[in-house]
Amino acid sequence: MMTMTYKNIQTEKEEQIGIVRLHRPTVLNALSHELMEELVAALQEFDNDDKIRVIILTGSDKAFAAGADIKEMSDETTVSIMLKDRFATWDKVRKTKKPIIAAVSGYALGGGCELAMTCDIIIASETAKFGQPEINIGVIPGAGGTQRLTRAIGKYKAMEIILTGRPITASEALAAGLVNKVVPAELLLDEAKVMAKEIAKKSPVAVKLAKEAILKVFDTSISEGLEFERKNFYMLFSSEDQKEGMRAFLEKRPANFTGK
Ligand code: DAK
Repeated sequence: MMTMTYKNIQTEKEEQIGIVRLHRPTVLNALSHELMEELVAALQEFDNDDKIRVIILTGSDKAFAAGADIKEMSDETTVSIMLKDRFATWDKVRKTKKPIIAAVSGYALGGGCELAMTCDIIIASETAKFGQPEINIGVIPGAGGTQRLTRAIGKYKAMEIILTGRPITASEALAAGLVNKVVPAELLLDEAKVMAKEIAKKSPVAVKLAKEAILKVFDTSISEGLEFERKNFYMLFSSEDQKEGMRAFLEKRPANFTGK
């Protein structure tokens, strides 16, 4: 498979893990449109690579991402921003089928926080700062912040974070249920890889359908969601991985999942 080279991100593969690192160091990884297009291309490349089972998205020690690129946005008008429809690119991030673990160190602000929340699991370093400071520059979150943050941590905490613009620390984020775990900065990527390797051992078909069913929660009623989950559950009984997984359990041996 051809590996693309990018200007604003770096990618690498480690066994079954695809790693994307945001890399615009001079502007704290501000998410320009070009960066977002590259990110989407890299995610799609890993999504289409059968050898990759889990994706890790990370930044630098100082910043996961300090938001969308304010310089790029400052002169937009309602009409120009609507016609460019930049959200189409952002929407593609959430269409990624494989699980994405965000490994967040430093600033995850505005679009950076929204990007982390679009991922499926968030591991934070002790230095991470999550926030939606858009209110400080006269706007509101536009890439899902009002919806995802509220669903993740509830109305009252989301109101405080979005209306004051004050970022929260990693430990506050953990207590609020925004992140899965907090680890020392130097262990961040290793911890993300441990979690990724654990997921990579499972049946990729089951992982894919489980992710799909969990995400369904956000746009459906409980009864429709249960129906959706059930169909995915039924579907897994036509996979070789289901036969292998259950047989391996009964034979008291580790399962060898092939993704078929
Ligand atoms: N955009 C552009 N440049 C940024 C930036 C950003 N979001 N954040 C930082 N930088 C640049 C700074 O301008 C500075 O550049 P130079 O002056 O050196 O040229 C460099 O990065 C280093 O930043 P600082 O000097 O400010 O560093 P400090 O350590 O003093 O402060 C900080 C770090 C993170 C507290 C501060 O940089 C800061 O407050 N940054 C802005 C944070 C922010 O307001 N973020 C929310 C942005 S609004 C959309 C999708 C998404 C969104 C909107 C639309 N569509 C698809 C249409 C999302 C919107 C947002 O995220």
